[in-house]
Amino acid sequence: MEKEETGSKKTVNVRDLTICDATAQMLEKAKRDGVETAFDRALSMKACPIGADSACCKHCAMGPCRLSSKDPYGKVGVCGATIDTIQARNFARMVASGAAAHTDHGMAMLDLFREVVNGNITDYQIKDTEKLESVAQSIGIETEGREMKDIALDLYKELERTYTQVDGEIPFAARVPEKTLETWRKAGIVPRGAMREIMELMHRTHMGVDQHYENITKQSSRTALSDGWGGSMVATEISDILYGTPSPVSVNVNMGCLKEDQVNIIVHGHEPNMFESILSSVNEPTLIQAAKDAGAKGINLVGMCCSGAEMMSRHGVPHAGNFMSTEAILVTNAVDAMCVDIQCIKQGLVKVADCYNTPLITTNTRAHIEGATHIEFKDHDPRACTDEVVIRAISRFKNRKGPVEIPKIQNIGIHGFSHEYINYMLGGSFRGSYTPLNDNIINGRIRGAAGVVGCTNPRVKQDWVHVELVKELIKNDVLVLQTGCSQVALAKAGLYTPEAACLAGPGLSEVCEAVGMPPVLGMGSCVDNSRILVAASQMVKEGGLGNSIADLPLAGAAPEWMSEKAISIGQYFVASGVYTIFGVTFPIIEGTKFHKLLFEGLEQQGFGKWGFTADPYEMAKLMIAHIDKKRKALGLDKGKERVLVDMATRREMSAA
Ligand code: NFS
Ligand code: SF4
Repeated sequence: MEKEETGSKKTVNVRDLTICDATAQMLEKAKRDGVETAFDRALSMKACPIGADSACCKHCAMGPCRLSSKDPYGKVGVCGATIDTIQARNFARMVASGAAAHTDHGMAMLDLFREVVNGNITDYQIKDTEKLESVAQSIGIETEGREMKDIALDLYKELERTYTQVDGEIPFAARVPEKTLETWRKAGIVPRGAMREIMELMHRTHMGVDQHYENITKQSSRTALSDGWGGSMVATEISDILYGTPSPVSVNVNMGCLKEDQVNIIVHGHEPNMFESILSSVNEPTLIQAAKDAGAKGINLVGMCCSGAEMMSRHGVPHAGNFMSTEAILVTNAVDAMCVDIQCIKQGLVKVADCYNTPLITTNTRAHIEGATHIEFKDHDPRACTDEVVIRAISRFKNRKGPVEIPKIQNIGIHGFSHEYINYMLGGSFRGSYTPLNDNIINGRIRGAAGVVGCTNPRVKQDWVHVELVKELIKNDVLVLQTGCSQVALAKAGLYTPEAACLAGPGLSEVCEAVGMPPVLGMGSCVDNSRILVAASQMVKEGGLGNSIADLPLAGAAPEWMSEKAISIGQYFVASGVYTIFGVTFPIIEGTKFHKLLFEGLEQQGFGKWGFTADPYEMAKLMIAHIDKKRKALGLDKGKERVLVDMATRREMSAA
């Protein structure tokens, strides 16, 4: 997206930067307080046009080499690398980094699980034994009449292969619909262990190794799949087993969750363990008493970004805002500690926190920040860290200086739709299944489904693209599944209430009213995009909507993406068969062979494909057109017959 140079900072209207009223209010205050945020820096830092097009390479010291976006085939790098090689390699490295982030997070969860099962960690237990059994069964582990511990040990051993296995398919490949898996096998991209795939991708993108953009992209797909069906899926499943599978819960979202008369602690990051432990710390009677002794009415714990999204889905912990609100919320002067772990933590937080005397506390051994306070979180003694965080927050509360200004905005909504719950909700506890969802898609009440996920980005008006896109989709009877910062954007816009069904088209609103659900279903954090993959597989297995994920009337979007993790997610959705559209910008030059491969070629090979537009209405149009194309291929374009389709007809339809 091109952003016009807006001239001097004084002329910028905060309303052009965000549609989030609370964030806007805080940006106004930041201006008055002389505090700088990423919104300011995005205006003064012009994005490098060559980098934006991914037309530069710095993979060796003969370069860096810069090719021209205007004449991409006019020049090659010093080594002779073409524009397609350079773009494919840069893209691959984004996939590798994003996949590494998710899989390392998943591996940390698995480490924790092993130690819990072996009895070496006692602060956490297996909370959801039903989920333990169902995950074990899904990958062929015998559960009948066996001890929980034995099942858990077997599950650990199996899932470890997701990372370490040098050869053969990862365990969750067993969950992939047969025809999708066949497409992967034919292309040679069924992932081995993630460590191997990421290592190979880094090797192949080294100077002078893989220099065919198609071959590089194959390994990008394989690596991304080792994230979606591997590391991310392990992160989700293990977190559910240890901390409980989400089911719908009413939650308050937005900065109004902060309480002027309480000790406010924000947790922002991605791994749930630290958040789980701080949740028990804030409920510790001695610490509550200490807060009261300091003059506070209590301790108020709120989440932000993805760990926040996970905790609101799982436990109904209030959520204060998404990625582009993390600096702004400190401007309230009401935050008594911000506690972070890994990923999406802006280094700029240090300076803002400093201005308001708020302790910014890093906790993870892999993520220190210069100028922040580090209190190491250890899984074997988690409370040592989280109790200390609470103590520091209480002391900051006692010494609060200057006025506090909390935007008085809260949006209540229903979150926590795991794929298990969707199953239960639509099918009822007695015949829990995806049949009703498939039936409603087949009879046309629901036109199709869309995953709208991902970040916010200061290069576009915060939340605006998410909100406009989702409104367009539901208006056209598309059921929207959400995760991460996008889910929070729509929650702030008030779409997470059953009443929001009135914004949906007639078919979708009828289903929502019958079931009592909102027209958008929030599934949790970014690693929980794996829940969307599982839901998609179940829809295929249910029958009537084709034989592979690529046959489903389904599309995806990350309208305001910014991170490399988003690219990995996009690539695993595309490789799984989903048309996936990104907004903001796309690191590619239109008209190159690599562009043609991502935006057309992959679909011809039986996968999904990439799309790009910064405009939410155009994005909705492209997604709906794709959904309609898939409906037509399934023979579902013949008007809205409101008959229940029986199994035989359904099989006939999918055979067509
Ligand atoms: Ni996802 Fe979460 Fe948010 Fe984007 Fe960052 S918090 S993992 S990457 S910005 S959705
Ligand atoms: Fe330039 Fe080739 Fe080196 Fe890249 S690998 S910096 S294109 S010489």
